[in-house]
Amino acid sequence: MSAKSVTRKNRFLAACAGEQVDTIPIWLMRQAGRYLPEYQATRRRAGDFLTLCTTPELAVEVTLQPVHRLGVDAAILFSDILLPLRAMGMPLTFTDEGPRLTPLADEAAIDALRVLTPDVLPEVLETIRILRRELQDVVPLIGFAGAPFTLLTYAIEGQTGKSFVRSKKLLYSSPELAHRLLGKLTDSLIAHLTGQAKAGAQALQLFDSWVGILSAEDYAVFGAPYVEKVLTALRPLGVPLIYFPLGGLALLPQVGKLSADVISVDWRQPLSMAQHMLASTQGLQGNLEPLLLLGPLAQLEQRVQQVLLDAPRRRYIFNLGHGLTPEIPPAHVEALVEMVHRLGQTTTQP
Ligand code: 1CP
Repeated sequence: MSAKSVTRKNRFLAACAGEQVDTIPIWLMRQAGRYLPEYQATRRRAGDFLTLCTTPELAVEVTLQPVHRLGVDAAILFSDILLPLRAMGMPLTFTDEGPRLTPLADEAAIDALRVLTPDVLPEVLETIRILRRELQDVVPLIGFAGAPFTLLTYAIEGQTGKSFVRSKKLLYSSPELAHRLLGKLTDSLIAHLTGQAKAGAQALQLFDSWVGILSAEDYAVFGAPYVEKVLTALRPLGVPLIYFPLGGLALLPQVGKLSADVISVDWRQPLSMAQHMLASTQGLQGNLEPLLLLGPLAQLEQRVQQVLLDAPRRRYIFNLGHGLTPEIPPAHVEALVEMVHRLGQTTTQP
């Protein structure tokens, strides 16, 4: 494809495929969310967060809000990484302090978990089908799930982990049981992501938000093999696969051996350093420090320029090093998208 025929509609997928683009594509983790007043309004109408995720008309509405306001180059399905745990049989609520699940207490609780099939979470699949119709001539749609180890922490801690003592106790005192749980999570994620791609998701991202608590030695046992199993199973679907190992700087040499097409890098190290540790075939996504969006626009533009100059010239997608937070002014996010599209034109010239 020539760069000329690349437009907003296809520049994200062109970049994933390593094709030349007219400018750098951008989307933002948590681009739908509480920093947007229109999200707050839909969220109030939904009443609670789970209803918002599982009511297709509402989930479609909040997915589209940032696409229209910001002009980003991809939409990401509005859902949550914890929905599959709920479908596996773990009651889930969202409180002001974050998610709450009844933690898996013993072997019987792990054995009682249901392994998902691709047709589970029909509301999510319906959201994807509607979104594809709505987005046909606009931008591609990204589906997602949590990675197996990250879901293990929520299932074992019952909430966002703090010291992760319960999770690590499972790994070190009952490794066989930990592997049994990781196996069930992996099979369920493969089913859930296959369902998403078959319903129309055009790329899939795996969020490994808590993998940074693992040593490289433990990642080799409890992390990487399960991520690779998911990636290998999804490969025949023919969609680009993105992996985000948040806080995983020490793990990058192993991440470089995974079969993901694109690695999403957090804000901690320059992209060029990350690239050094990854495979030459892997594309990069990232990695602006999200809270720079709280500072002045002149500083933001300087830091965006720095990220772009440090980024690879092919197979690169601009994103944040982690998600947008509620304190960030929407006007600064709009300015960020404009900056990346303007400055990105020069860095894509051959
Ligand atoms: O009150 C609200 O309105 C809920 C805030 C919120 C939102 C907007 C939650 C609760 N989830 C989401 C949506 C969400 N979550 C998306 C939607 C698409 C988008 O990016 O626009 C995505 C991709 C996620 C993924 C997700 N959920 C992750 C992985 C990414 C990351 O941030 O590391 C994690 C860890 C969760 C769990 C979760 N969901 C919500 C909360 C408060 C939490 C806990 C976060 C934590 O443990 O730090």
